[in-house]
Amino acid sequence: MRVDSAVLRHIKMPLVHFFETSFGRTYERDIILVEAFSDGASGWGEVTAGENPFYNEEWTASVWPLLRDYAIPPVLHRELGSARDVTPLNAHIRGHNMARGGFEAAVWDLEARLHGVPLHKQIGGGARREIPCGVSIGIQDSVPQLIEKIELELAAGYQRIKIKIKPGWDIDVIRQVRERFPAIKLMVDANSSYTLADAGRLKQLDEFYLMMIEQPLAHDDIIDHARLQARLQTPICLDECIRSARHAEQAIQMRACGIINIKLGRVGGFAEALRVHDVCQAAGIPVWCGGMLEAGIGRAHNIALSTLPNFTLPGDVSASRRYWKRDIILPLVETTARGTIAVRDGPGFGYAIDHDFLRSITVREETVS
Ligand code: OSB
Ligand code: MG
Repeated sequence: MRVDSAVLRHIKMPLVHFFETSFGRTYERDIILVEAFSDGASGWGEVTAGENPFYNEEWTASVWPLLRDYAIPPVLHRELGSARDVTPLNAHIRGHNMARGGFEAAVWDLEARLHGVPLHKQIGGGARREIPCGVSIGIQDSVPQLIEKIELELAAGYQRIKIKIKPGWDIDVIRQVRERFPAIKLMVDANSSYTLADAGRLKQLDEFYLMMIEQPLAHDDIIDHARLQARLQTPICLDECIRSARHAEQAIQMRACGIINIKLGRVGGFAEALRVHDVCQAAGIPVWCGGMLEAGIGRAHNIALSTLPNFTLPGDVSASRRYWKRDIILPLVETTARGTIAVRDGPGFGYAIDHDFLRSITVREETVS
């Protein structure tokens, strides 16, 4: 397979509701899409970088020059044995995993389409026909508002609830949620808003039998997480600080976590996500698929990833309508009453692009050839 060219698109999509994490509120997404071409066929990727460099170092504006000037050119017009060959051609670039991963995912989708097979099959997945779904609920203005949101998501069938926490929106909030919902699968995500000095406070969360506490400490730390984990009963789940299979291996060896959240973009694409998956599986560490408020293409890629065997816990991949009035794919991603998403078997990521809508929300487009 040869990639002849790629098209970058910048789209703007307002969220149905703002989403608040410990690092800020998002009202509208600015997303970069990558379409990779070979012999008239094309595959799609979605870059999961946010609008600001707050989750990691990347943001919408950093992605464009990185892809155009660095990540795509070394791959064009070369004979590739498979999409697995993309990552090594870009290994000299430091960081920018999300930009690289968006392009890499497009080449996997392209390869699947050239073979006429579903993307989940191309990556070696397909272990399950439905993926278990949870939701991530952002920081709210009040606890009653949060409780109302949880009620709605449970009524829709979602299997577990994740609540964003930060200092000042933590113990008291979780206590009230637990009192109201004593039996649900519940977890929290701090997005790096605590330090080891808060270990006593985080220890108080043990009382609420949470499934896990996601990324309580620094975005680039593994060592302090190991120190904290030794003091907590609740398993730590690492998100931000696992950017490669090597990080996963080291974190597991140090007992810094009991669970890992895999995000396709954060680790630089499918090839590395597969390696993280395999490292965790061999060590008996369960994984689940994280989300970055993706539009339909990224969402569909997450569904394919979630069909790998060690994705045994409900992920943050949920229905399109929780984010968008209209999505860029058809049909929309929907959940069953059991809180699952049925895996589709069309070629590639399995959904059609809504080209009319996509055109209407595209603010910039450039071909790299
Ligand atoms: O830490 O998982 C996170 C959204 C933006 C940045 C980071 C995170 C999140 C989410 C939302 O939790 C998951 C989703 O619903 O897509
Ligand atoms: Mg997280």
